[in-house]
Amino acid sequence: MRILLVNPPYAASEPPRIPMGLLYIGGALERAGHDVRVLDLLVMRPDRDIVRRAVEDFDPVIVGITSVTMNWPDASEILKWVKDINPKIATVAGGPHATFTTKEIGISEPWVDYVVMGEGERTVVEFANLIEKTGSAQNIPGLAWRENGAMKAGPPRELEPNLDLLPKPARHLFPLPRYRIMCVEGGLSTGRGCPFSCTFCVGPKMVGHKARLRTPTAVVDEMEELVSLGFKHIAFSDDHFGMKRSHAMAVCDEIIQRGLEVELSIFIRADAAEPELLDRMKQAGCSKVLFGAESGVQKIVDSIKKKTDLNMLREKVKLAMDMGYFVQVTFIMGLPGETQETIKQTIDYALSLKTFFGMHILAPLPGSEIYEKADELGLKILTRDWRLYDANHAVTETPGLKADELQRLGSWYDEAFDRMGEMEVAAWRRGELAGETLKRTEQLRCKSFFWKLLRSGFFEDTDSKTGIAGVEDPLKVFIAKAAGKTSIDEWEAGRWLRSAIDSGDLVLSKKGQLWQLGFND
Ligand code: B12
Ligand code: SF4
Repeated sequence: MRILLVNPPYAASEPPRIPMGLLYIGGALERAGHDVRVLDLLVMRPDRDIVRRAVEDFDPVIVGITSVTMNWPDASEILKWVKDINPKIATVAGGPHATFTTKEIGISEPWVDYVVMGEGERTVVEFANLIEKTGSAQNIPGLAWRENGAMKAGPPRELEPNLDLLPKPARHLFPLPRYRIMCVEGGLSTGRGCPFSCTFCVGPKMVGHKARLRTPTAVVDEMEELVSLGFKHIAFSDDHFGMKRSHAMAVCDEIIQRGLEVELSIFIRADAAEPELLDRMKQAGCSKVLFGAESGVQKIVDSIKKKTDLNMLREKVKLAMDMGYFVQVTFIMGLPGETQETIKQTIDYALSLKTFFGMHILAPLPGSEIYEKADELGLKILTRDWRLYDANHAVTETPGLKADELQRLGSWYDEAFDRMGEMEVAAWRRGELAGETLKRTEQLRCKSFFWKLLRSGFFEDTDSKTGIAGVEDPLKVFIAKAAGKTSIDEWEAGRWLRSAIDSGDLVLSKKGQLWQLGFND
């Protein structure tokens, strides 16, 4: 049966990775014998015509979509378009947002027929098979279906105990050159689960508290596959890498033993980042570690149940830096109990770490304890406009910190961050950067250029349908057009476009009289 999976757009400045959820869902459906296509609206200009064409060409029986909270409105709108195009298509949503807002979706979004709640590989296959057989689906664990104007939920789906039995992530369904040119990391999970219960996070509610770990050989086989697909930079997408120390060490050992040359980034809890593990990760190719501190005020860290000691975190940051890691620490402003004073203390703490840090604004995610117990925690949720839940907008306030002040502090941080970035870019243009800083700056510039270009629809506008004719130097024309679309000068636009052509992901070709710049897919 024909099933179209849609990756919706989202409005973040940071370029995206291919979503692991859709990769696994695609793999599960293909393994069950279905004919699956992916419409990846994340890496193109998402418009109704593209959706219409994809639906009319493929004529799917089911259209499924993934999302997080901030892009749920886009995801929902796309399903509405699908229903307008062909009301017979069964629409299904999955992912953490739909999982925890099923009831609301039932009431206000009648174009969504089904929701797959939580881990979806088994549920989606049973769902698709039943749709194929009977035309509708009910009473499946993990599935919510529309009945009398509301969503009715089946019993919860048991988590897959053995992750090695899951299908392979179906990367071949995605437009890989579009991700490769952005130099984004290939994502990969070594396991699922997290024993903690941080109040702002829904991770363990999706994947459970118990460690479910893939065998290291399977993990490294997948890494080899990612490398062969052109992703030499890999990021582990685990909820809690290092949850079981012996497993994390074994994964590193397997990479080292195979001599696999990769650059790894790993998000890790400070308590798991023991010297031996950091050392082994380094040997395995890990160059970047990220820690979530969340706040620089111990009382707040304790109140969100993060169970991290800020002094220990400081030691781990220093240790990792001394070992040569690029270290990044993330914070959330606006947590329960936040005041101007606690934010000042957090910024002081962050600066004292003497490394890179990111400051986000709290988005109280549906399903999280912070969302469900907001009143009890003294947190006022001001809007449920999910588009604003992007960690850049103040959507809450505390008795000690009004939303406009939180927004002002967030914007102040963003401006300072942009200013630092501009200084680094100026130094780069003057040829003053070297080593890791040079490499990082170039990667960031290249990522940001292609991320803007892809979203502007540049490649849809200049592909085989249009092309350009009657010019002596077509590349020069494309460079000028790309520079115009991205507000990046022609020197730089030319540099990134040429390097993508050199790597083979972009192709400048001539059809008849028309020069085209398109992807090699
Ligand atoms: C790794 C990770 C990242 C990585 C990679 C994300 C990616 N695109 O792969 C990075 C660092 C880039 C990242 C970024 C962000 N993340 Co993140 N991330 C995670 C983490 C730890 C694991 C995600 C993962 O790979 N899971 C494994 C896959 C297989 O699971 P899954 O995505 O849930 O998919 C399964 C089901 O949901 C379902 N399903 C999903 N989609 C669909 C679609 C259909 C049709 C069906 C049937 C089923 C289905 O089946 C899938 C297979 O079991 C989760 C925590 C967690 N456990 O959920 C947070 C999490 C998903 N992230 C979160 C957030 C908020 C973000 C950001 C918005 C942060 C920000 N402000 O920038 C961005 C958004 C990026 C994006 N568009 O996804 C939240 C989302 C909660 C929410 N309601 O929005 C989570 C849950 C953490 C939290 N704070 O609670 N993230
Ligand atoms: S934030 Fe990290 S440690 Fe806390 S519950 Fe989520 S995945 Fe676990």
